Amino acid sequence: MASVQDVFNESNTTDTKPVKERNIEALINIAKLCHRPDRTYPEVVFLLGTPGVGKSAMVNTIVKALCGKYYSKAVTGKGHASTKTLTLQSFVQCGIKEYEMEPMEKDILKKGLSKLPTIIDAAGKGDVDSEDLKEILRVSFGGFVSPGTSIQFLEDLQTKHGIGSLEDLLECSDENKVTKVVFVISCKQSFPEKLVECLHSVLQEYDDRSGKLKYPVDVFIVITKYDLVKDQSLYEAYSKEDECITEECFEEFETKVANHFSIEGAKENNCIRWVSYVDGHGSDNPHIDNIALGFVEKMMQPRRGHDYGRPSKEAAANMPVVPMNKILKLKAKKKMAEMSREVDWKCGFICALVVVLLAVFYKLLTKGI
Ligand SMILES: Nc1nc2c(ncn2[C@@H]2O[C@H](COP(=O)(O)OP(=O)(O)OP(=O)(O)O)[C@@H](O)[C@H]2O)c(=O)[nH]1
Ligand SMILES: [Mg+2]
Repeated sequence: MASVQDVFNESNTTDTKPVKERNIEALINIAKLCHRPDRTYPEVVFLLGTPGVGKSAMVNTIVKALCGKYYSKAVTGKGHASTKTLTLQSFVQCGIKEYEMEPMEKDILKKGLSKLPTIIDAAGKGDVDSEDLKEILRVSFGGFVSPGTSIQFLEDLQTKHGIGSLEDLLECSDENKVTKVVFVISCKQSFPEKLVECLHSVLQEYDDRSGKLKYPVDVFIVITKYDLVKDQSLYEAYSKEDECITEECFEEFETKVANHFSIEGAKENNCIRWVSYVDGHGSDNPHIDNIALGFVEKMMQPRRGHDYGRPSKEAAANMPVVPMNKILKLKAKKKMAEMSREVDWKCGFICALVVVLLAVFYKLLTKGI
């Protein structure tokens, strides 16, 4: 079994040196990030995407890169429209167990295993922007859905109790709150505009009183199946000629994705070109591991541009909310304004009526004379 030193020695004699070394550095960085003092709970990473884009294959690839060995933990499909994954399947500590790890990976990561992110592999929904899906996203992001919950169960609750009832029926837990949303898109499928719209509208929602976003998450985009881009030799993909797309097509697709997510300037950081271990690939490719390790590192970074960590109870109590007396004062002011408008309108109407009546009387009187 290879140790860290063996890999460094071996890599001096092979032309894969940089990527293998970079992978070890990435593992070491991940181990360091496990001990970030500003996090109480591990990150919760939610994979969202239409069926067959490769979310489950991503999970298996992350497991391989962290363990050093491939395990098929998430059920993958054949890329058909009907979903293979039927639950909001949670992979606590990225789905890896200490006893499954190869010695080198274990050496580096074992002290921080419990702090690795939880990955939620959601059943792929179609390209839809519906109220029921929005509600499922809300309760998932808000920490109301416990690991392993079936999507069908949530949909049945919606049918029975109505859309909008889930938050009242389910328990919220800080541990389950989503911190990173990863929108997974395949470069071989059409762009899911409605699903993107659905995600955007949920993420834009804010709390009426504090004005803060309800779901303060970082959003990343993963474009899968990059190995199907013509002439990619790094990933040892054995795809048929007719399955491939050209580099130009891929870049066009990537730009479209960046435009939709308004990240044109930050493509490097937020948009990831992904390749998974799937049938037809070798079972050990440091370039594929490199993508997955880089991804895990990103998922463990503090949220950019925001104070991080869930607020403590005291901090939450001090959050700048609009005080209740101000809300009541504002409501009272509005009511007064409404009433005075109503009074003005009524007075005007009565005066007009009196004038008309007087005119009619006058007419009648003058006729009689
Ligand atoms: N060539 C290639 N094929 C991939 C890649 N990732 C996934 N696939 C294939 O795409 C198909 C669907 O993959 P899944 O991981 O089951 O997709 P999913 O998004 O989990 O699908 P649902 O669970 O149905 O929502 C499988 O046949 C995978 O082998 C990749 O990076 N390259
Ligand atoms: Mg799946």
